[in-house]
Amino acid sequence: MSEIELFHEWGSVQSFKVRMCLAELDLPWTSRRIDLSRFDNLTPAYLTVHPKGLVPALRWNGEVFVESSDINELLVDIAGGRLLPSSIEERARARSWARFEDEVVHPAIRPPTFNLILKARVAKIAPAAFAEMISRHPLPARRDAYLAAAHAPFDHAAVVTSIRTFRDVMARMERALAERHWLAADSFSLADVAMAAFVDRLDRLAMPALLAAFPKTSDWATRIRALKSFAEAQGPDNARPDPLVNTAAVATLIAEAHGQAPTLEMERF
Ligand SMILES: N[C@@H](CCC(=O)N[C@@H](CS)C(=O)NCC(=O)O)C(=O)O
Repeated sequence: MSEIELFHEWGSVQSFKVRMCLAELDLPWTSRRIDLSRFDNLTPAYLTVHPKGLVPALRWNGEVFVESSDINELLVDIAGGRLLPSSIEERARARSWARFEDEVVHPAIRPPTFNLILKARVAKIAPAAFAEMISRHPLPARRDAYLAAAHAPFDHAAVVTSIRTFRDVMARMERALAERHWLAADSFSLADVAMAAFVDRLDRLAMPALLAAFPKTSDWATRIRALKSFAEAQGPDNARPDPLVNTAAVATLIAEAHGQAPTLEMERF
């Protein structure tokens, strides 16, 4: 089999999904770490690999593949179909969970990650060096988010909205887990891999207490955290919560989100 090279960052949610998939499928891979704290994703060399300057990217047979969910589908094909359940409905559900993670969960993860972790990290970089690096970002929305992380005050409202979305996400998981042992089927699948990354980020953001109101999701998260592939996906960057997170501030934000209405993002699902 041709070598699999993964361009990734240990602390990236979407990279976590791909690492966990590789571990579940027992596929050997070579790590090409892209250090996001040094903005290695914006170097001319990496922009030839991924022109949007994002991780993960995977090189296989000389070709580069991007988008974590598409990469995971490719890996499933390479491994002969494992991680996709047997029935048509179950496979459709698994893909729907992967899309949900991409379109709802990952965008909701970004504001707390920026405000609770990246702000502190960016503060350690000299302003001139930071301005020079970030001006190279090919995606204007990402560039602006980093600039906000550096200069704007803590975006309290955005973090509370994300916490409300997290709760809605767990309510959706709870409904699925009332029907079956894993999210898409009674067997573990790509759906569980995608949503495992969400659990890991909750732990990292000091928010695992949110799971307590959802017993089936909480039990699922306990099973997920016990998997060897989960630890392998975390790799060396495995301090949970992240030492940069102000856990007292998070407790206050969770209390504030408590009892607030569901978020609009959920209406599509
Ligand atoms: N939809 C893409 C999203 C990729 C993405 O946003 N990756 C983040 C890390 S989780 C990243 O590269 N951030 C660096 C940046 O925004 O500059 C995927 O799932 O692969």
